[in-house]
Amino acid sequence: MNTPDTTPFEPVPASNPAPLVGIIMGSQSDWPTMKHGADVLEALGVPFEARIVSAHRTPQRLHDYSANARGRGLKVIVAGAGGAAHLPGMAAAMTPLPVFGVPIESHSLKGMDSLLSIVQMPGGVPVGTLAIGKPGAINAALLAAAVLALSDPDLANRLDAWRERQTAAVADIPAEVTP
Ligand code: RP5
Repeated sequence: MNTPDTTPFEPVPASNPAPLVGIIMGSQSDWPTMKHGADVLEALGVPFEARIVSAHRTPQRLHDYSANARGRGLKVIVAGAGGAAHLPGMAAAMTPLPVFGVPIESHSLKGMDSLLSIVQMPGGVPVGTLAIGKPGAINAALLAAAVLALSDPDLANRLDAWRERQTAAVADIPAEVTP
């Protein structure tokens, strides 16, 4: 069997500091989306971990992960799920940490099911809900970094530099495109 290059199990080398952001997702199939967020955290030098934690298939793992997240030193959770996407809300119910939810683009309903499942939390248990798919994963990671940057001036500088590079990369004039 070929080893997929999308495994979420080892993005943080053992020599890295303890993870501050926990990226969780309902399935291996979510990793190609969530990896975009992981890449942003890596670029910003934010230590993170990535785990598969399914609200439906591994409820005990979800409980253990969420209940222990703060005690393990995590500061923010980024949770991606698709379809009947209970993961972010259930995680938020069991941890006081900020939870950012990423609706995964589902096959049948293009992620509208994921979006509505994640965004419609009843008042009292917040999940910060991002856009469907890749932009949501990227922005969840940026928000997680922004939260951490409030108490980490070096990270705040790296985040500023990241945004400046993004601004500098936008051309004034559109390039010719071949139709
Ligand atoms: C959700 O079901 C996962 O978050 C995933 O987006 C979706 C489909 O999972 P797989 O059937 O691909 O494992 O729990």
